[in-house]
Amino acid sequence: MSPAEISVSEGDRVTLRVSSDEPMELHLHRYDVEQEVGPGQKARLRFEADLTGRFEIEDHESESELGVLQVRPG
Ligand SMILES: [Cu+2]
Repeated sequence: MSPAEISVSEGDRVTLRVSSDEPMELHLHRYDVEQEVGPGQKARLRFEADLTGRFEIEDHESESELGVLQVRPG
């Protein structure tokens, strides 16, 4: 994933725009946001950053960790 680490502040309304050349099933841990992304498609993950800490972003299709979301206390 590029960038591999995304940093936001607590309370932010976050929209991640994701594109992929392979089918993926994105999962943002703890926030329990899931989104399928098809090859050549663009997907949006929207959530409010109400939990602080570091959270894994995983692809359940390949079971691999893609990156990290960091939410700093606001
Ligand atoms: Cu997961």
